[in-house]
Amino acid sequence: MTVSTSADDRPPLDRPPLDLAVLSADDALLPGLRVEVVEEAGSTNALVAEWARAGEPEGLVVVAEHQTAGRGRLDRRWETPPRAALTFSVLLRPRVAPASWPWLPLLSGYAVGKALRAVGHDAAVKWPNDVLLGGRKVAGLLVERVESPAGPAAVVGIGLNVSTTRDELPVEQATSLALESGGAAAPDRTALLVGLLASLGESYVAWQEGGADAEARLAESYAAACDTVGRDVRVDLPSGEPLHGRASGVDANGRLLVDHDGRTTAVAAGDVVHVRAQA
Ligand code: BT5
Repeated sequence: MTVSTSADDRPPLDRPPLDLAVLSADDALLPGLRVEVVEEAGSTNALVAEWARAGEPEGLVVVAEHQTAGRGRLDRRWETPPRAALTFSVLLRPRVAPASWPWLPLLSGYAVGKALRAVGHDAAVKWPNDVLLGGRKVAGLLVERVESPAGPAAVVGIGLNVSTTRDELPVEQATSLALESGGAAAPDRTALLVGLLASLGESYVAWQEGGADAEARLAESYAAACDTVGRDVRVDLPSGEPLHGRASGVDANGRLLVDHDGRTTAVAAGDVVHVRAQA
């Protein structure tokens, strides 16, 4: 699966490649996961979806050193320079009821936030699929359901900006770990990836095995880590309608609760804009 890039595409020398020996050698480090690193891919979500359709079991992780056509939600783009970010997708085959699947992006975002906090970053989640540092987006998640002869699968795609410079970021509201570290050297991507996968695995197992109790606990932990809850928000609903209100919590199905006009609406999908609370 390895494709090499041309000499002109080479990233700066201070962006070392992922350490394949660490990622492939130690099963105790990443139990149940099989990590494949590719030099270049259009979209790791698309690659893993292909493997899922071909019957690949749960646990495949594909990481691209350079993702050239990264996907966001609603056909948006996810843009990252070579070796400046972590861009990877994990193949899962959840056994929980389909009604619980909307928890996957939330639990994945929660797991990313937790892994970043464990290495000293003050990360928060933004409902439904962003991870923020200092109010700016450092990571985005795209979870896609894939039908396959072996049953439905979920592809969890994660993009995390690591050493990306301000000039390389596609939008003003984005940031990277390096930019938020006040000039400290960018963290080692291999160690970060191992931490992210371990955190994701832990949240996933707890969710799969814990039933409704685990979802109630997740809703509580998610709301506590969520920068959206307690804020005035504008939610751009899939219908195109905006909903203005105050985010007051996350319900047992992972929906964002928005108080407005004397009532509460549970929002299952939408883009949230954090509006500055009025003084
Ligand atoms: C997301 O979509 O945030 C989901 C991003 C998922 C990317 C991963 S990388 C591995 C895997 N393979 C894929 O093909 N995708 C996944 P959304 O909420 O729609 O946000 C997309 C928007 O974020 C864009 O329209 C830009 O405004 C902004 N954006 C693009 N690249 C960014 C970056 N590197 N950092 C921060 N924001 C970015």
